[in-house]
Parts: sequence; structure tokens; C-alpha cells
Amino acid sequence: MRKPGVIAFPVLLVLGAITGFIAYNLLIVGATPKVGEVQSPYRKDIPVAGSITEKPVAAEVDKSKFSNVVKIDILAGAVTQGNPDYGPEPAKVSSDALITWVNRDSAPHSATSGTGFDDPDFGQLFDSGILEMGQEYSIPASELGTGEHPYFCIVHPYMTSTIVVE
Ligand SMILES: [Cu+2]
Repeated sequence: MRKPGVIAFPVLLVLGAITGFIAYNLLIVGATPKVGEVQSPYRKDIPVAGSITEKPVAAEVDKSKFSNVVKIDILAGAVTQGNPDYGPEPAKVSSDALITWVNRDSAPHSATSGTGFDDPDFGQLFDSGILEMGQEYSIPASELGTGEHPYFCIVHPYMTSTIVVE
């Protein structure tokens, strides 16, 4: 009678190789993302030119019609969480004013109405879309209506502020 290991050893070797091959293909090759290929069912393409909200980009506002222009700076360094983001904060404006956000930071930002992505109405009242450094966005305060209007940055949702129309 042969020793039991004479058959069992090569069998175990082959089983080990098969297990290794399957595990490698399943867990390493199969799970490694490929460039330009997204398999997630949650993938949703973001329109590049506009914003993630459906709000159409506002037409150019005729600034000469407004004697009262309130500027809100998106402050340099706002990209870092914890830094001052929008200034002044909150911004108080009268209803005849034109509100203009200017991005003073090197990172792209937005001024988008709502308290954040949890807010089902975010972006409905106003949405600047992505503002690169130096770009600005204006909206007449009369379009917002009186009251407190929270807004945030869709790129960095920790950037939140409020505009108060009186
Ligand atoms: Cu931002």
C-alpha cells in the first residue's frame, strides 16, 4: 500500500492552485477599477458646463439698473473646511439690491440655495453653477423674496451661509 500522501499531496496542490487562480481573478483582477470604465449602477453623469441642479444658468443681469450692488466674496482659503467661506456672513440686503458673488479663492465653488444636498429644494431658488477663480454670479434680491435664504457650495457642502433679504 502506498503512503497516503502520495495522492493527497498533488491533489491538495492542484486544489490550492485552482483556489488561488479563482481568488486572484475574482478579488484582484475583477475588483480593480479600469480607467474610463465605471460599472457602478449609481453612476450619474454631471453636466460639465452647468451645474448638478437643473436650474438654468441665469441670463446676464444688467448691473446698470441697480444702484445697490451687494458683493459677497467667496473668500480665499474657503476650500479648507473650517476656514471662513462666504463674507459677509450672513449678508443682509434690501430687496432692491443686486447680489453678486465673486469667487476669490483658487478652487472652484458655487453659491447654491438650500441647506445642503439633504434639502429637497436645493438649487431651486438660485444656483450660480461652478464659479472658477475670479468668476461671479449675480441675482436680483427681488427674485429671492424677503426672508432668510440659506445657501451652500455644491463642491464643498461644508461651506454654508445665509442671505437675508429685508
Ligand atoms: Cu466650495
